[in-house]
Amino acid sequence: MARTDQFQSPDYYLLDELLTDEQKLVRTATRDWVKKEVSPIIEDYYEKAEFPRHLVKGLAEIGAFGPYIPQEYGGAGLDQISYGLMMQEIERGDSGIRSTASVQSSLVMYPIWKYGSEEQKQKYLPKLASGEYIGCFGLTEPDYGSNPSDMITNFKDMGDHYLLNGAKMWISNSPIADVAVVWAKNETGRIYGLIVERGMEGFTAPETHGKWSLRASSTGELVFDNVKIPKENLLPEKSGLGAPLGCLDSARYGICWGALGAAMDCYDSALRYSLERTQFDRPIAGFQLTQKKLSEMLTEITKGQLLAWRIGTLRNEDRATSSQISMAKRNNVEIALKIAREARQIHGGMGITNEYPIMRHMMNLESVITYEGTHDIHLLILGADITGISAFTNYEKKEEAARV
Ligand code: TGC
Ligand code: FAD
Repeated sequence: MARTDQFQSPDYYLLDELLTDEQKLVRTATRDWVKKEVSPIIEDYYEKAEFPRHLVKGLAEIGAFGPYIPQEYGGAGLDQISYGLMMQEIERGDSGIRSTASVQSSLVMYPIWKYGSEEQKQKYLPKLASGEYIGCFGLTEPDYGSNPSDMITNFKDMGDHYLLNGAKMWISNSPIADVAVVWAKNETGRIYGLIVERGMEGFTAPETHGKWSLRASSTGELVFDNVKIPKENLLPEKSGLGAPLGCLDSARYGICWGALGAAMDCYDSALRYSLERTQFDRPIAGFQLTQKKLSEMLTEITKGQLLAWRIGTLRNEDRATSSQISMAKRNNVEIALKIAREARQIHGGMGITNEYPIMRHMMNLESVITYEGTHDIHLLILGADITGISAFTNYEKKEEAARV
């Protein structure tokens, strides 16, 4: 059943005063688009476990594909806070739709823009910005998720082309993608990004079924069986694990805003419901325990907004560190999930139905807390930054390598 979207965003600390007119304009335009195009259809697509592909055109039109990519390559040329606000509004609609925008912008356009040749930028970026091409990003493998540095996908130099072998798993949009940015090792074990195009012989992208989370997003594998890759498809300007991790910084930053969108939607719905629903002759909003829940939700949203705004400001100045981004992604996804669970309680039995967005957000956030680095990996990234000691096993391997 199509739900009427009455969303009003909480702004308890008057943070709008920190935004420029352009940033507010971007947010309003994105919110209007989400209310008109996403909210009326999302529950149906979620139930069918289908990506609403017709939204791609609209996402491109509002500038959600490459918001911060320069206009000369088809991007919107916006600042980082505008990008964040866009992710917030889109995820307020649904995390899966935000995933499509994040992957296209930060995981496909970003590496081509930052690490690609001029020819690659001209060839791919405008088509990705306009939505003519859908992209995906292949880092995770069946046996290497949190630890991508041990990946086994590899390519060999065959003289006039490369030969790519291996498999990637859990890849957002892989079944519908025209291009994939794939991370693989060369003969010396150095990681490079390769642009793989749909239709290349030996390349398949089967869909993953049975997800109870991100159901309106298409997820799949990438399988490479002796795929011939033209040499001009290698991203020449950066190699090593730092290359894909640099893209993740951008996507993780977007998620710290996106998760806030989901949290705000749950809070907004819970507040409205608690004022309308009467038990024991009074609105349930009048009970102290409901007020505790709502007050704590708003407090966490406000703290999350401050984190997101500050990290956005630092990114605009090119001063944000990866660990600062980890803190914001980790915190904002965690609070969003907690808020979704509390909002579900406030809605009572109605909270489990698709008349309200709560369960959908809650199930989506179970993916968001795992992808782009799990909750615990971000904790350990922070731990390493604070102490100077990495808790990852790779640390011992590196120490040993340094001793040899
Ligand atoms: P480590 O030794 O720490 O680093 C290796 C090299 O990378 C550099 N580096 C970074 N560079 C840029 N940005 C970052 N965030 C960076 N973090 C590290 C580092 O300086 C080093 O460079 P160099 O030159 O010294 O070699 O590497 P490690 O192997 O110990 O692992 C570190 C760890 C565990 C933090 C990393 O592997 C990690 O983040 N793992 C999590 C994997 C992950 O996040 N996967 C995400 C897959 S994509 C996805 O989920 C998309 S979902 C999309 C959607 O639908 O929205
Ligand atoms: P594992 O790495 O096996 O982790 C399992 C558990 O062990 C976690 O709790 C983890 O925190 C814990 N753990 C692992 N190592 C440590 C450690 N050193 N210390 C303490 N605990 C540890 N990947 C892509 O490349 N591209 C995509 O587009 C993409 N989209 C995705 C979409 C969805 C819906 C999902 C669910 C995932 C997607 N991923 C994608 C993959 C995602 O990034 C991985 O799932 C994630 O990085 C975790 O890897 P894993 O699932 O293999 O878990």
